Amino acid sequence: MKFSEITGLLEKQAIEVPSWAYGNSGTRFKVFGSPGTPRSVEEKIADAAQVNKFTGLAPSVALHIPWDMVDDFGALRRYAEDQGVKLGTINSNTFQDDVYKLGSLTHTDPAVRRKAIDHHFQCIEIMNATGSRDLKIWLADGTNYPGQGDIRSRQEWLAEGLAEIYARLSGDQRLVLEYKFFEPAFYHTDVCDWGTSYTHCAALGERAMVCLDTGHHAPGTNIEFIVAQLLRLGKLGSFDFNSRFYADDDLIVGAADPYQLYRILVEVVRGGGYGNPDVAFMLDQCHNIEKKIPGQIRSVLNVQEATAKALLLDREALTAAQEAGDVLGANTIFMDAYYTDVRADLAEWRESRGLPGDPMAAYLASGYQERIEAERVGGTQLSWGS
Ligand code: PSV
Ligand code: MN
Repeated sequence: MKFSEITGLLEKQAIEVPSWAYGNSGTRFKVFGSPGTPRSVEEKIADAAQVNKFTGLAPSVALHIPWDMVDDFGALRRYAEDQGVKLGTINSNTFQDDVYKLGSLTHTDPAVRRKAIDHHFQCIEIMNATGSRDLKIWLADGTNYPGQGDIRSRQEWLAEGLAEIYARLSGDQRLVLEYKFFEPAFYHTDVCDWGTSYTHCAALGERAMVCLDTGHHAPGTNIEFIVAQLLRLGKLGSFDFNSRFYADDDLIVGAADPYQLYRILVEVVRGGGYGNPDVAFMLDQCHNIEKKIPGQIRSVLNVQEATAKALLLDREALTAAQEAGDVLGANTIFMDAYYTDVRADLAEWRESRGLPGDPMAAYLASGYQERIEAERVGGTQLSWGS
């Protein structure tokens, strides 16, 4: 494939950015403040809009409730649209109230389960106001010690709670269920893997889909295999892109292992998940030490580059080599696309669309960073969790 043959497909790329990427974040050791960090949801959205302005790749922003709680979501929606972006996925949060210490939808106490379900109802009301399609559920539920909880009952409670939440959706709204193999629980996690998420989504119905966070697997997991399988089953609803060296590091996507990102995107393209509105591309990242807007710009560009390489893969030649049993020939074709340097072609193509060829340089030269650092004085900087 030549680059000129894939530009039509590249035009379709849209990557949702997370509101929490613009706030301060860190580890349990330290959350560093940084000049210019937003003090309000509006300032987060204004920053997110910069990413779209310079890359043309990030037309929507995911919100996290209650971190991004406002009185008037209709007004927030209009504010976002004035900035040139839309409000996207609504992320629920049942992991920061004391009452959820031993679980939320899987808690033994029906009153706690009710509270967790009601929180999701509130999220759906917010979706009605923001025009969001997806409710993303990630549960911190799990146990730390064998015997601490009844794993089996917890699955039943989870299924019941999800069914109530699912029944509240209307129109084209969807429930996307994210899995994670550990943390904060260390012995067992109630939605620990794609199979568990898939099982619940399959029972719920066609508007329930799996969310694959690329940082939520054990080291060495073949994530692209999971992508292929979920696409085959019609249940890959969304990605939370980020990268990891050790745990749920939430680093810039493609930073730890750009080859893995390419392999994932090859399966996305192969399985019909690219340019397919059913498969949402999102980032789920935190920028603990780097500047946040440049961190997000780098991220969406990394996804774009890996996508271009995946689209360039000579699928016909690959299939022929596979069918001929040509092991190394097939691998060479696969690697050729990965090793293609697409940066100059992408820069030229961006310019042809009225975008800066080098979005990062254009952002750094725009003066926006200096302006927010000078102007955003006083107030309370927002952090992960607020
Ligand atoms: C959990 O680790 C997670 O990946 C979920 O997507 C949350 O919503 C997000 O991180 C919060 O940072
Ligand atoms: Mn995630």
